[in-house]
Amino acid sequence: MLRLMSSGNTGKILKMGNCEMELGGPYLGTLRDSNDILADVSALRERIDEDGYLLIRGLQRRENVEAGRRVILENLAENGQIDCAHDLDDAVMVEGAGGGFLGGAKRVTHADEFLGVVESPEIMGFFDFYFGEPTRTFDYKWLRAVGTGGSTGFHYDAVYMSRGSERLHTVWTPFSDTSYADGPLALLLGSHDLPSYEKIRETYGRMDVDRDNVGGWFSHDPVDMIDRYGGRLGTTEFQMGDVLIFGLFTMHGSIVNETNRFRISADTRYQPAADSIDERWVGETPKAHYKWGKEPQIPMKDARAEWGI
Ligand SMILES: O=C(O)CCC(=O)C(=O)O
Repeated sequence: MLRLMSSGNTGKILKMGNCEMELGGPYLGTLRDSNDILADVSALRERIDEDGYLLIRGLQRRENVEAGRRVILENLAENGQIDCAHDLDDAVMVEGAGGGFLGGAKRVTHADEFLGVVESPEIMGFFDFYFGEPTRTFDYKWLRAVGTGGSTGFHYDAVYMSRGSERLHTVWTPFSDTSYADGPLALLLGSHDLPSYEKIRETYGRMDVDRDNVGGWFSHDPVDMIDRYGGRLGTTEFQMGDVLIFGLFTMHGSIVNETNRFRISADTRYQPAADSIDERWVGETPKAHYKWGKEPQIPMKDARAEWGI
């Protein structure tokens, strides 16, 4: 069942891919937080089964996130990405800056300040409680500085990292206060459990980008997906300290960044330590995607035609 909260921003138009959607309209609503049930593990598990996500406000200590943010911004500045005419903390891009993906860039993603957030006692403790057993996180960390006009296409994380635990969870952690204009993450609610998504989960969702060499993003067109398969998008504005948690089969992408600042966020992974683990993402120097992206890929539209979805 889909649950969305109403919002004071109802009526605002947000862009995703080539689509424009009205917040509070038929395609897009806002996410609800689960802070009221944080101490109740059964309620948390029921909530994620039902909604496909947990939004927790202020789980991380804001000062820790700000310290991580500083390290990231300093790295972007050293690489000529930040417009020095502005305060570093404003994260204003130099014109034409690439920003992009800092995943695996160890100088940043293994800095104490960054790890102090994504491996903090708050997040590890949350998962120990939620799983009811000790937690392990991938050594590889995904970190993104998304520039003007940038956004992420819709995908299941399963296609990138499902060689280990089925209980793998993603945590999306903003390292910016992220307004709608900054391009926050958006979830396709219902994609984890609606029967109309079952064929997608069983075909695309069982794909492995390194084995199958297909492009990872299922769609840039959430309106088309919702028209065909149902569900509704949910997003929200974030403050540093908030986290958004979801599983391998919650389809997600992001709203377009319409500002001149970087939208900075990390997506990191957590699972029970006792479960098997996807070998690409662990160790001193994780192997990462060893094939995908290194040779021409099968276009998603061809793969979708083959799968009949
Ligand atoms: O932050 C983004 O734009 C994408 C993040 C993502 O794909 C993820 O959290 O798995």
